[in-house]
Amino acid sequence: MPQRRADRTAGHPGTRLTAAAVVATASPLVVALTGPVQAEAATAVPQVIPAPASMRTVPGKSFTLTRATKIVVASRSRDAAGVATFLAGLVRPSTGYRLPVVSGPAGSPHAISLRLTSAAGLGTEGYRLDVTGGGVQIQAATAAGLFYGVQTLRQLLPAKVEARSVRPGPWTVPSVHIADQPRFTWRGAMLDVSRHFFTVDETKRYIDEVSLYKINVLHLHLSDDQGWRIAINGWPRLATYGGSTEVGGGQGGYYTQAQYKDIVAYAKKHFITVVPEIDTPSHTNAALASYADLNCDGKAPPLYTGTNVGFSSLCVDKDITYRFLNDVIGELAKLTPGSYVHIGGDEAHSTPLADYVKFIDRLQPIVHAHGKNVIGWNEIAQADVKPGPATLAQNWSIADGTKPVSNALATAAVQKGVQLVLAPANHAYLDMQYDKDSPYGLHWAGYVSVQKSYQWDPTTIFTGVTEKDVRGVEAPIWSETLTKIHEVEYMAFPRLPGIAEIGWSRQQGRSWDEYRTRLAAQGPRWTALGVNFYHSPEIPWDQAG
Ligand code: NGO
Repeated sequence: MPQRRADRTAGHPGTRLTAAAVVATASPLVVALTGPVQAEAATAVPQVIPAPASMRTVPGKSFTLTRATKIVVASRSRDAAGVATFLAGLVRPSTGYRLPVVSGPAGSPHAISLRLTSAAGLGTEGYRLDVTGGGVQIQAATAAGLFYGVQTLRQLLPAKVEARSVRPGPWTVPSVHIADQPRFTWRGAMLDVSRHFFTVDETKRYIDEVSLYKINVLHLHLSDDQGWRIAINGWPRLATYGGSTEVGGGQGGYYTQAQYKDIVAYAKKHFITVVPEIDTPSHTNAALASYADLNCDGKAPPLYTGTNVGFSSLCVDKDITYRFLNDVIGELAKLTPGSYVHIGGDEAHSTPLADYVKFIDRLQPIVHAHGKNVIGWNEIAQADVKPGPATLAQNWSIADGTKPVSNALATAAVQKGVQLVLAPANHAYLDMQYDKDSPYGLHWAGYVSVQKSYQWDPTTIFTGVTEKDVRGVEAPIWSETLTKIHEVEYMAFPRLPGIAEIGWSRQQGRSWDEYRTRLAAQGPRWTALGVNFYHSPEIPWDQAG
């Protein structure tokens, strides 16, 4: 692994914070150490993804986690104790240590202390992480911030910490001072469980994997032409019949409401909000096949197991369409603590535009009546969406990562004050093949190499779109060609961490050459975790130490 200068203060090499900037953002502890740290010699910089906003290493110093280490939280701090218990569970299989979670003062010796404090000054998701010879301190204003601090600590520990069986130590963490907070509040991963169904355990596994990179939204694509994947009490055939197959004719499947709740709760433990999508008015063949009355001609089409898009449409002029949507969204809203429901809206090629606008006009208030905000694919910007940043348009257009291009749908959204979640297909779609030899995936948006997935900036891909118009980014995985979670992993890793970094870290000073070395260090972690990642030749895996 290449050696780097110890006084490099930022996660993005090339972004060297001045001493003044460090002082401006640092805690008293960090300020106190600024002088000596800068005077010290070279050391390897920890390889953290997403890159922290500010990180300084203290050469020659480290903390070693042992059987005697305690995890310390303030008394009566249930939120901090929850994250502490998560950390204890994380390190237990590989270290073999049962680290106790105890209450005590911050900075207790030989301890990892997790502290909730509004003094951290790093927003609702930021954290401060200080590792000295005497222990580890993580401070944040919220449990989410502590959780992200724990994810960073995890990446500072040796990769073998991820192993699920006992490994020999030592469990040494280099001494660092990190002050970190995200650039965007929406850092999403989307899983298409409709084209092929993924079980609760597979979906939980994906949650585990993406949470390592501080992803905070799991967008579940729950319905499409090929399958309806959530039980709706008022309309049982949606799941039992509409969910009975998938692309290629396999048996499909669906989540019961209890299983969906279980996924939502599991995600919440990882500080991930589930955003359920019911795709409308097109991508609805599974629903149309389940209930003949939903069709304009009253005739149910057969179930569909191919991969065409844009051929189905709900019947815009029938009242039953809106009773159906009201029931579905009502049940889903009750099961979903997050504030968004995704209404799809993409590729409505068989719904005339005037009907499409009429349809979105009637659907939107239904979502609002159930207490949720609307997110839809960027086509919804053609309709009269509610102006203002509570409404989100998810842009999936092909972008030119090297220069801003104009995009009518992005412009239409921004003019209404609607914020964008950016998922440009030729950069962020993880179902695109890496190259012509990829065993899975599509390539309608081109091949998406690891470099291409990393090299784009949400605020410079479209003209007229600035930082304030962007809620965040998302990495969708569509599953036309993906049947099992290990195939999903192959497409997500190593590309997903790059999208996560675009969502979390500042743009300034970002460099592919630096990033690819940092990414290589994740390889041994994935190996230890059993993640089936693609050993892309773009990444210098053999340099990972
Ligand atoms: C498109 C389409 C999906 C496909 C996907 C495949 C959107 C928003 N609609 O993205 O139905 O599955 O491409 O890459």
